[in-house]
Amino acid sequence: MKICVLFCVVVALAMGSPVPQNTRQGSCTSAARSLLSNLSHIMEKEGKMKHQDLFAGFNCTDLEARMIPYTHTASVCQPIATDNTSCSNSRSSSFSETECLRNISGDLHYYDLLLNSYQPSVSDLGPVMTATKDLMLCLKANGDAAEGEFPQWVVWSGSSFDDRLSLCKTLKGFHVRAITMNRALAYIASGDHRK
Ligand SMILES: *[C@@H]1O[C@H](CO)[C@@H](O)[C@H](O)[C@H]1NC(C)=O
Ligand SMILES: *[C@@H]1O[C@H](CO)[C@@H](O)[C@H](O)[C@H]1NC(C)=O
Ligand SMILES: *[C@@H]1O[C@H](CO)[C@@H](O)[C@H](O)[C@H]1NC(C)=O
Ligand SMILES: CC(=O)N[C@H]1CO[C@H](CO)[C@@H](O)[C@@H]1O
Repeated sequence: MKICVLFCVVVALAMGSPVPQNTRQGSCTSAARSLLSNLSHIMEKEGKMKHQDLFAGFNCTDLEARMIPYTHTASVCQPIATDNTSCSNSRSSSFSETECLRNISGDLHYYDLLLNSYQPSVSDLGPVMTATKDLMLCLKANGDAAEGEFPQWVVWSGSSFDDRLSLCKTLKGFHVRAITMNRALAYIASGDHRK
């Protein structure tokens, strides 16, 4: 019920503003697309053995993606199945736009901290870091900043080789998460969860 109250307030605010409802998340869907495209770009460097390459000396493609253990984006942002439309007047209550956007915001908070704390800082990461910040600010401007506790997520060990391995796995996880973010923001912008 608490979720519904929050949700209804968000909808009411969106409806009451002079801005058309669908453009509320409009700018964030394009920020999310930029983030994904910049992540995809950096992941193309996988396995290339160039001087000073991020992933030199190992095959990033073979490594497992590492996901943030503290957010619930994958489950919270799961769109409601649309193939079972009959007799479901409770459909909109099973997807919380607010919870989904806050979890996305929480993810961005983690990746922002993490990429900023990577030593040595690498110019290759610049566009991804900027795109991360842009999307975070866009969500925040819409009132969807993450709240609550942020447990520490430690991935750096201080050893250059291990940290590059970690960076590879973490960026792969970020890439997976960015795909989920794009789907969720497009779903929210479409307004399907309110029908
Ligand atoms: C890395 O691994 C993938 C899949 O195992 C393989 O297709 C690719 O050729 C490898 N790249 C390098 C540079 O070894
Ligand atoms: C649709 O809902 C019915 C009844 O709850 C269920 O048996 C069926 O498996 C659902 N179908 C899909 C495609 O989810
Ligand atoms: C993510 O979603 C969960 C489950 O709905 C919620 O408890 C949690 O507060 C959300 N996380 C953030 C950072 O808002
Ligand atoms: C911050 C940044 O560099 N963003 C870039 C991400 O990718 C898009 C398209 O690929 C570029 O237009 C952005 O400039």
